[in-house]
Amino acid sequence: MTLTLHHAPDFASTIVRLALEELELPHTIALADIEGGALASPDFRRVNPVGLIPALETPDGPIFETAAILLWLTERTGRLAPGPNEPDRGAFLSWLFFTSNALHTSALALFYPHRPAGEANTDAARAAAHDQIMARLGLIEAMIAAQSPRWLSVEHPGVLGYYIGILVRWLILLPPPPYGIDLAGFPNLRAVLAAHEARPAALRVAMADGLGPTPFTNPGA
Ligand SMILES: N[C@@H](CCC(=O)N[C@@H](CS)C(=O)NCC(=O)O)C(=O)O
Repeated sequence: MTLTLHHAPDFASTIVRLALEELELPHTIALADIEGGALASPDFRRVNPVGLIPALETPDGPIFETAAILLWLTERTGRLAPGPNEPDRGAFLSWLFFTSNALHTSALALFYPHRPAGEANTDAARAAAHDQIMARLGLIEAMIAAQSPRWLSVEHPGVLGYYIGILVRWLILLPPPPYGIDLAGFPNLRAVLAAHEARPAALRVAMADGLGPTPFTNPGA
């Protein structure tokens, strides 16, 4: 299977890179020159008409949107998530879509509050996004504590651990005070992310992308 990931280090494409590495799927990295306008080029728009990374070129054609790519990879390999006929598939899908639609979206609103709210309203938009993120991380924490799902666990690597890990990394590193998050309030999630970042595959990507030794739980290290 020939796969090409359109990527820039420490962008959302790193989530897909982590999954590809964990799955040991051979792939080519096509570095996107974002500053140089590469995502607006007609060639790239044929891969992802939305003009964002990640995008993955596959033998079946290009795929975009982080969650769609992750789901396709888990289905093709039968790894890193419950399969279509397994009993915990529904719960996994629910939290994957929640991560994509709700957590990822509110993180982007925190980093770029002018996009949903306009330049005049960035303070209010940032505060609202932060409240949403805290509530949404709280739901994930409570779900792990109550259900101990194997698809977001210390024992088994999974695409959701890598997806949430990169979002948490950015939520610790990027927002201006007082809007950064502290994982101390989310101990079950912290343990899951610590297990994911310690995996050999994650360490390889951390090295390649310059993410440091503990990219999810202590990204500033
Ligand atoms: N919903 C999209 C979001 C992807 C996204 O926001 N990509 C950012 C990088 S983290 C991007 O391509 N930014 C480049 C730009 O805005 O020019 C997904 O999950 O794939």
